[in-house]
Amino acid sequence: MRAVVVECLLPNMVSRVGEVSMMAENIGYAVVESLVQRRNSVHHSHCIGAGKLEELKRLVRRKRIDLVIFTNTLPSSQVFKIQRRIGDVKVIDRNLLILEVFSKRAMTKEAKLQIELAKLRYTFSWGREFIKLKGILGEQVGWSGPGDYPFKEYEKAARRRIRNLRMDLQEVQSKKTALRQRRHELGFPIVALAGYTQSGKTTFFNRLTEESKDTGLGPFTTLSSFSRLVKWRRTEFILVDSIGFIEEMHPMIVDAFFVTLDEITNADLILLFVDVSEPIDELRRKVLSIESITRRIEMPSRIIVCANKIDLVDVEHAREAIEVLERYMPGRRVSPLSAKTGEYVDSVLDLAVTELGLMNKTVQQT
Ligand SMILES: Nc1nc2c(ncn2[C@@H]2O[C@H](COP(=O)(O)OP(=O)(O)OP(=O)(O)O)[C@@H](O)[C@H]2O)c(=O)[nH]1
Ligand SMILES: [Mg+2]
Repeated sequence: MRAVVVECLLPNMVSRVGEVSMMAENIGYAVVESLVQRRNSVHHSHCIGAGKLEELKRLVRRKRIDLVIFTNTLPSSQVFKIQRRIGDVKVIDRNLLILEVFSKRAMTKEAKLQIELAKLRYTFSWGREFIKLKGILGEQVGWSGPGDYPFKEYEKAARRRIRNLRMDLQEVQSKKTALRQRRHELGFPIVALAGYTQSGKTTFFNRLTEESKDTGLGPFTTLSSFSRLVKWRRTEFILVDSIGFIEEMHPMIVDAFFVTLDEITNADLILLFVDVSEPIDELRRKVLSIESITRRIEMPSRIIVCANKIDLVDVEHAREAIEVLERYMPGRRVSPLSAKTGEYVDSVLDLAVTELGLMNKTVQQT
């Protein structure tokens, strides 16, 4: 499948062309070109301006493109208007691409159900647009135009499917909750790994648990959470690896993964992974947006910031990165390490055990 990545780049907006292309390539699309238009605001009908849309149309023909991926979030009306203008080619946005990545990666029943639910909710309003457009165009024999009847049917079926999916999910999740409660009853504290996708969480998890879970397959390598008992010095705790964050994650996608993220909200301690080998500007931006995610999913207050991939940077870059982390995450312990080489992993674990010990004392006192 040949794809083109399109972006309407607004002032102060960070380009997502690189990230989106990488995600698309990772799931098997060949990104043959990208098209960026700088504008002060998105075009109300087709995101990019009319001239650029013509250019896209020619490009789609010339390069035999099968899929157009917008890095911007597209309302359903825009998707159909774009499609109408450029011809018979699939048009998706970054959110749907993320869901496609999820689909390709999902291994567990829970992840599969969550993704289907998110897709259905995300494209719910598209059904109405589709029927409206086809009605106006008069192409769809059998539909009675944009009238209410066909949409009601569609809506009923979609709602039913959403309800059933939610029920199936609840069943899977209640089993997980029971398991989690049991762990708590056994008295093991829970340490969860959190942070951006590809920051090194699973590499760290594998090192401590001697597992060989997938790493480094591109954004969202890990989708379902896994937990293992870890013993360090005289402390035993449950280590949980789960889904990573990405910048500007659509709330519906966050909601879909809320239960996976629940593993994080229920933890006693978070090891928050940050890839310090990234350029300082990018690091600063990511650290700032972690704050908003932290607020949304209510992370526990005990967090150790793990400045990972320290093996990739020189002393000067490491110093600058740690300074950024300390400045933008005030009051949190920042600990450098390399999950890959094992450097300073011991110090991170010692720090974690100390935090857990402090927590026990607080519990005993209250
Ligand atoms: N050089 C170096 N590479 C690392 C380090 N930690 C992880 N990596 C690499 O970074 C990539 C991503 O690592 P993962 O462990 O898959 O990251 P993750 O946070 O689990 O990613 P998701 O599952 O997508 O959320 C892999 O190619 C790892 O080999 C490190 O300390 N140093
Ligand atoms: Mg992972």
